[in-house]
Amino acid sequence: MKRLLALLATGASVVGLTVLAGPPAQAATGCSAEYTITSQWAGGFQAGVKVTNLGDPVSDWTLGFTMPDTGQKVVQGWNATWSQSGSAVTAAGVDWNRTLATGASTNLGFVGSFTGSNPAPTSFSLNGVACTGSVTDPTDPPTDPPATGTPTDVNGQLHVCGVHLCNQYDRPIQLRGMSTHGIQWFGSCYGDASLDALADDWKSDLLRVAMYVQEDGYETDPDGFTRQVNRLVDMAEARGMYALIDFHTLTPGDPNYNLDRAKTFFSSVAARNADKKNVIYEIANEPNGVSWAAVKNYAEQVIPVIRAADPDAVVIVGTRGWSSLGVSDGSNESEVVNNPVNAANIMYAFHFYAASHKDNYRATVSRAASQLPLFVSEFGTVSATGGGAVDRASSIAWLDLLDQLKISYANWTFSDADEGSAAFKPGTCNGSDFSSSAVLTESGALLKNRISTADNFPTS
Ligand code: IDC
Repeated sequence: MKRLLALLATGASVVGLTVLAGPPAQAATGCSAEYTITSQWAGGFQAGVKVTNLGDPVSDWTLGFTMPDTGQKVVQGWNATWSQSGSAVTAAGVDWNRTLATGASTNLGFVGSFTGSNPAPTSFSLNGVACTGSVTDPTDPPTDPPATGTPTDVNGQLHVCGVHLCNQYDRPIQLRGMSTHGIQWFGSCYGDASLDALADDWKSDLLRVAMYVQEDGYETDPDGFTRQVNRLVDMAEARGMYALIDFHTLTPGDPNYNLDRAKTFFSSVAARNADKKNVIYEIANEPNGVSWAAVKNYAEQVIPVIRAADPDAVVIVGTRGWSSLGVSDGSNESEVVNNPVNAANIMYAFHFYAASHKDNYRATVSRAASQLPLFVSEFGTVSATGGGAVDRASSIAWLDLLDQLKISYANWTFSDADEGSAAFKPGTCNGSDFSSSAVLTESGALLKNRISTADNFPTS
């Protein structure tokens, strides 16, 4: 229903039915293409194209279409390799969506510019065959009645089911939310007003609590930081959000350096929060300069400490190479697949920064997602420094991929740090306005837009 309204509101075109023709020996072909303008401004617009393969499976595809007005140009696209020659636009599949089974769809998008009018493109084709088919989307209208209540009300105690995160009805869900910045620096960003905005305006499912261990963090005042974390767990719980307790190791990169601290910290927070349903534990933010074997050893010592106090909570394990599943160290997910952590009800962390980590990282995630339970417990829309410009195309490609794979995520950061990854403009946390668009950065506006859409969590 929501999509139909969007179509009506934007005058999108859905193109009619194809008759499959041709000699019997040939592969059956056919497709539908659904074009939607998602926003438009003076001279520019953002559009999406949902392509559905109605023929035999394809292992490689190129979508073609025609821009009716000479001023219409694709400026920057995602989820495909885009090019334009005159009025002819082509979009070729990328690693993770190149294969399309019969009936399978993929969502592409682009930012465009125009000079005169901005009519919908025409003559959509897939691998040269006109897209004249139509499809009934089985999820539209949704088959589940819309859930009412907060994310924790609806989903209750979570657990890992196969490669997914499942709710109390044993159905896969995706949590979408935000990470704090270092709570030792940005405590003023986490009060009642900002967390109300996160829960009510952003409709966030999740607050990740980033408790640095070094850099003036936990090691300087274990009791004080433990109390701060518990306070944020309670504040998230009161607003119906999950709380991800992040033991934010970063430098040094070997989590074993903090093994004793981790045991002390997790035995305390796990005992204190054992009866809560909203807690997820992340035991090592970003192992780096260390082998997977060392990370696994750390995990197999810390997880039993958590389980002894809180047996049913989901635990997230960091991966090698700054939680890149090893990719940033020249490895890949196979080291984890071949040598998994010996524990149940766990997921593996994957982190990315959209301006630094692109197609080869996305290819890894799409491959690994069918073998390992993944949780994107931290990502940024900018470069891996946490600063620089928002890479819109890469960020949207990532978020679309995570939505498609139902991978949960937390964005770095829900803070007013003076860096591109922060959601709020500098100085915001000294004030009381966390809701107006005036306090949002480009990254904040993008994430609020994505996170605040309906979750449609399954309820049976
Ligand atoms: C960055 C912060 C920055 C801070 C720096 C060092 O954005 O203000 O000075 O840490 O503490 C990560 C880390 C995360 C980084 C972030 C951006 O988990 O702590 O935050 N990043 O560099 N991994 C990849 C990127």
